[in-house]
This record gives sequence, structure tokens and C-alpha cells, in this order.
Amino acid sequence: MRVLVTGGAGFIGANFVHATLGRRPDVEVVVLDALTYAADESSLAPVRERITLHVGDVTDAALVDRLVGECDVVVHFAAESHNDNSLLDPTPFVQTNVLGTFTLLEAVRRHGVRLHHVSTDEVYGDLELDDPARFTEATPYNPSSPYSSTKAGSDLLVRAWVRSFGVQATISNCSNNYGPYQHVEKFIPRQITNLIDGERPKVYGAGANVRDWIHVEDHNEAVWTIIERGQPGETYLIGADGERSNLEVVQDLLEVFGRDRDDYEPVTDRAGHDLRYAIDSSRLRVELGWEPRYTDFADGLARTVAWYREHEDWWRPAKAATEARYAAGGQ
Ligand code: NAD
Ligand code: TDX
Repeated sequence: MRVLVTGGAGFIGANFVHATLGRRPDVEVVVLDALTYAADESSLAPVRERITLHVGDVTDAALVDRLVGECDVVVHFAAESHNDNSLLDPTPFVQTNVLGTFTLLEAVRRHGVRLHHVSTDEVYGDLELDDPARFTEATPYNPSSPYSSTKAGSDLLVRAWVRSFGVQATISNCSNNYGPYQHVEKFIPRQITNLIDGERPKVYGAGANVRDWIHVEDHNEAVWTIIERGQPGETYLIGADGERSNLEVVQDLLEVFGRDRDDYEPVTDRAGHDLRYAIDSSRLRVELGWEPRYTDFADGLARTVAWYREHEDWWRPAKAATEARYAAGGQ
């Protein structure tokens, strides 16, 4: 089986490529990635000889058509993925997330190729902090940010292409991922690398906002489960019951580094900051038999800290510029 992985040089995509080559020796991996600021070709270095990497844009219809025509399955990770960036300049979000997905859909339609579209729980908007509800596949779309609205738009395109043209596609909406190879702009790697540098973690507002954390390997195994056993045309929510407030995560990290639990810095809050995300992944578990393996968040976090400690050469080049950008916005 030949799999085309868009965005395979980014955080989740690179982990997907590693996991696929590690556990599915029959699968041939082709990566399409524009190598934006969010990508790092060195994330693929350990497997570079075993994959084909095309540096190109998912909105390039001719290139996408050719690559899709040569593969059996497409797994679509490529996206602009950071909410804070989408508030500074939404343009590339509309371009990549909406037009890129449209370009891919037209190609899989022409070639009759199976597509798995990777999306986010943020398409459902947010929940109140004291609301016991969780998102399900039936929750209405209600995105808040430029990022999440463009992801919602891409999901709706996929649904329409399934219904109107019979495209064989599945969609997954996953909660917040953590693990190796995540860009230092994101919450957990930013705080780990701040702590390695002796700086204080930066918490938006009071740190009360809740995210539902899942280890990236559990996400990617769920994606494979859906490719192999999912129903074309269906949506599956992916989550590992990992709800934590941002403050709890920061305090866990402070403890790992042997620092005082209150040694963090409150900074300017994100505009329109979603309060809480929470996933009910019963459908994926009951119908397709998936279960997360990283069920101990403290352990997963400690392993992630160890990875960043051991891979300073990987994250250091992006750190100063990322912090300068945050500092300019008071964050
Ligand atoms: P990332 O920003 O780390 O990686 C995105 C990758 O896409 C990069 O390698 C980048 O170069 C590539 N890319 C961007 N624009 C492109 C274009 N026009 N053409 C080709 N390649 C392009 O993102 P991530 O965190 O790995 O997220 C991957 C996917 O998973 C995204 O679709 C995101 O919406 C979704 N997702 C992420 C999370 C999370 O917590 N990170 C959770 C749920 C869903
Ligand atoms: O320095 C920080 N301090 C802070 O308190 C940063 C960078 C973030 N935060 C807060 C904002 C959020 O409440 O931490 C939480 C997590 O922030 P991000 O890592 O930016 O993630 P989030 O906005 O929740 O979106 C993530 O999960 C869903 C991914 O970036 C998306 O791609 C995915 O779709």
C-alpha cells in the first residue's frame, strides 16, 4: 500500500511517518510538505532513506493530482495549525486549510482514491468550564477562531464531496496533542523549553482554560484504526480523557523541573480564548476497538520533557524568534 502523507514534516505528520514505518512494513510512505516555518525536515532524518519527500504546496493542483494518482490512500495533515498565528494573519489559514483541502478533494475525486482528513475538536467551539458535557460526532459546528473556522470549512468540504460525488473519505476530530517534534510555539513545548532555559512558564490569563490532552502516538494509532476499519463518509472523535486546566499542566511541569508550583508568569490572554474542550470518543472505542496507550498523563509529560532535554539541537533554532514574536504581543 502506498500512502501519501500531506504535512508529513510537521509535528503529528512526522510522528505518523515514524509510527507507520515502525509498525507497518508493508506500507510505502510518500510525503508532500511545503516545509513552512512549522516544518522541520530533520524530524524525518531517521527515516529519510525510506520515504519519498516532495517539497510542494497542497494548493498546487497539478502536483497534487500527480501524487494522488500514484497512491492508494491520502492522509491529510497539512495545515496552518496555530491559533495565535491565525489572529495575527489569517491569510495562509484560508489558503492552506480551505483551498488546500479543496485541491486534494478534487484530486481524490478524479482518481477514486481513499482520503482520511485530519481535523480538530476546535470545530465544535468551546464548552463552559462547569458544563459536564463533552463533544460528540453529533455536536453542531461552532468554531471561534480564524484557525478553527478554516478547519471547520475544510471538514464541511469533505462532507459535501462525500455526499455529492461519492468520495471515499473519513474525518477525525482530535483533541490537543503532545509529544516529540512539536513546535516550540505550542503550549507544552513552549513551557518545557522555557523551563530548560531557566525562564518562567507563560500562562494566558488565569490558566483556568481546559484542554483534553492526548499523546501524539495514540492519535496516530487512531488514524490508522480509522483508515483500516472506519466507514467511508463517517466522522470519528479522537480523545483520551485527558482534561486538564492550563495551570495544572504548568504546575505538573514545574514539579518535574523541581521548581516552586507558583513560579509561573501570567501574560496577556488570547483574544476570544476558547474556555474548554472535551472529547467523548466512545464511538471510536466501541465501533472500531481503539484504546489509548498513554493513559498516565504525568508519565507522558515526563517522557516529553526527557525528549526535549535530549533534542535541544532540534528545537533551539526556532526558540528565540518564537519568544520574540510572543513578547511583541505581551505574551
Ligand atoms: P504543524 O503545524 O506542526 O504541521 C503542519 C505541517 O503542514 C508542516 O509540516 C507544514 O510545513 C505543512 N504545511 C503547511 N502548509 C502547507 C501547504 N500549503 N502545503 C503543504 N504543506 C503545508 O501541525 P500539527 O500540529 O502537526 O497538525 C497536523 C494536523 O492535525 C493539522 O491539520 C491540525 O489541524 C490537526 N490537529 C492538530 C492537533 C494538535 O494538537 N496539534 C489536534 C487536532 C488536530
Ligand atoms: O504560552 C502559552 N500559554 C498558554 O497559556 C501558549 C502558547 C498557550 N497557552 C494556552 C492557550 C490554550 O488554552 O494553552 C492552551 C493550549 O494552547 P496551544 O498549544 O496554542 O493549543 P490550542 O490553541 O488549544 O490548539 C491546539 O489544539 C487543537 C493545536 O494548536 C491545534 O492545532 C489543534 O487543532
